[in-house]
Amino acid sequence: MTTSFSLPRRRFVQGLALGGTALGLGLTPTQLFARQGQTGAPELRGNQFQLNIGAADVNLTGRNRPATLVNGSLPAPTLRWREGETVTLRVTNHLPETTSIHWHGLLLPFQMDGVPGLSFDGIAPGETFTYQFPLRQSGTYWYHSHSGFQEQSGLYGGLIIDPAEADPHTVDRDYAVVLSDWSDQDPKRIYATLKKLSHYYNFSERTLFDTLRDFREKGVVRTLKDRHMWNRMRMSETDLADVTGYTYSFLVNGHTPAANWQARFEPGERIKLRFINASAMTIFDLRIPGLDMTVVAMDGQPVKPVRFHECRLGVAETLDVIVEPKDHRAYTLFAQTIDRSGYARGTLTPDPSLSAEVPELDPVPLLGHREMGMGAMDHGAMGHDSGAMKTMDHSRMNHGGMDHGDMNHGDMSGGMNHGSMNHQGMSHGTQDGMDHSAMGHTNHDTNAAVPFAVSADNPDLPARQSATEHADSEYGPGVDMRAMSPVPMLDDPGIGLRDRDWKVLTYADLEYAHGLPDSTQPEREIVLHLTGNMERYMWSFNGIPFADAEPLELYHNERVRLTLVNDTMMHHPIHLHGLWSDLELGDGRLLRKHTLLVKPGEKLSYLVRADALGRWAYHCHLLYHMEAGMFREVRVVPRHQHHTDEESRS
Ligand SMILES: [Cu+2]
Repeated sequence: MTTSFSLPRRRFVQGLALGGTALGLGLTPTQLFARQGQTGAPELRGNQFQLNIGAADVNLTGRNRPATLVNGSLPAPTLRWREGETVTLRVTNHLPETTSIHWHGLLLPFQMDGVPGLSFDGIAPGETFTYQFPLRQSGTYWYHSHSGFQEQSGLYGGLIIDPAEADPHTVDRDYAVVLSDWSDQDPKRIYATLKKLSHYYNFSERTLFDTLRDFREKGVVRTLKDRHMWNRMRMSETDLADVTGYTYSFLVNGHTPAANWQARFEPGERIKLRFINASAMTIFDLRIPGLDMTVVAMDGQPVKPVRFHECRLGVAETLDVIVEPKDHRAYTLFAQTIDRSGYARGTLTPDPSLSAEVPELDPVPLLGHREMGMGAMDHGAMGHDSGAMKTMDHSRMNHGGMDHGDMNHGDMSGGMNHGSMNHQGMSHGTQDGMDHSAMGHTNHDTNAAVPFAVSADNPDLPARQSATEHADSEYGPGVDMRAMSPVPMLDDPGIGLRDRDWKVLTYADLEYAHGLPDSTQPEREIVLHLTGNMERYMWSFNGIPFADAEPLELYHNERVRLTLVNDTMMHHPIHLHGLWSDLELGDGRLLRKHTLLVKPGEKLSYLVRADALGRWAYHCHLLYHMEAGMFREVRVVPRHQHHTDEESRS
């Protein structure tokens, strides 16, 4: 299907844009849009498009609920482009509120990036904004609203850019598989509920039955101590997702599990599946029972092929896999949520009358010490054995042992069996004798150390001795925990996937397909801690929410290392607009991405070439975390402009 501008449509749109003629007839923008939306994403090919954003009802759960749609469909149409062409998209807003479209993962002039307040003013009701940019890349990406909660209510779609040259992986069939989360609740209400009662949607909190089982398995004393610890931290050990299957239905291309989206194949064919996690809040664990998958790209960028069986896909990540089913049978595309509160499901089948078994949801995984940022510590091995103690990196304990907000160390040593650790002995004085040089660079040991950004540049970027040191700003009301011992976890399949007897894909398995995407060494390092207060539902970088933060300045064309330390017990998919994030895998290897899923207690680093001037968004891609403050502006400025600013400030 190809879109083209038909003349009447053009006039109609102009009429709206040039003074709201239609509004003069007493019609609201909403009324000009179809009342009933369609589910399922049509594909639109070409380089010129008219996209109409409007509100309409969809029926996913048995009742009509309002949704935000593009051209009347949920998801929005899958757009198919070709590398090297210039695309023009006229986007008309039929909503009663401002809207926007952000092209996720694309390299483009920042004015075309679609973030209201940074790229442009947004698209006002009744107005048309024209996006136009050349396509400098190929692969699987997606697009979504960057205004309010419109993404949650349906404004997202797949984006496929075919390579200018022949694709090295020829296939017989090619499907976009857009995963998402849908709620019949108004997203504004979901957010308000989280602000009031952050555990509202978490129904996995442990029951009396679990307690009795733990008494049996762990013993009464240890159970009560563990429980006491979690209570003191005002957290739940099953807190893997803020918003869950209690309110969400999980969709494959706009289809609920019952509606069962189907893709056809003939046995012996090679099929490309382009998984796109277009959820607002949901991290999925993907597998196709009975079928091996071979990954060929992640986040649109080619990787060296790796065969695997299951993969965790963070919000906003994309994964291209090739499957080769040989048998005349159906296969289930199974994507259970990280908290096991539900699943998205589709079917790959040679015959529409066939379907395959849908696996049971796994048991709810429990957060452990690793998720608490104590990854390097093996509590069992600690005991009183001084040999084991020496293997721990005491230098990371520079804030007096575990620091979880209002917990005192007495409670920690009791609750976490740290009785054998002498916290007094770990005073700052003792640390001075320790080797600080070993800190902070463990996951990029083959790269030269670079200076940390200093606070002179930006009060938001504190000088640190190490990546794991906490800044003063991380001790405010917006932060209720800090990881003591964050570690690299690139080869860790992650919570709930560690005991699989099949291959779980990790970042450590992946590598950019064509050597190094950029071999330049970084000039400096910026450390950002991912921080939050779960109870108050406040999220931030370095304890500073967006509202209070200075932009993060990068100099044009500099290569910079960004190191992230996740001080929270949640996963955060961190996305930098407009610039590649080259994840450092160790041994100098890089994985080129646009969104990085950072595990609880994890420390990772990536290299960014600031080769696009302008104002870019940098944020957690969990929609409600972004709204709650885990967002920064990244400003790429010419070097001289930066110095001028400095002078005028002093
Ligand atoms: Cu987040």
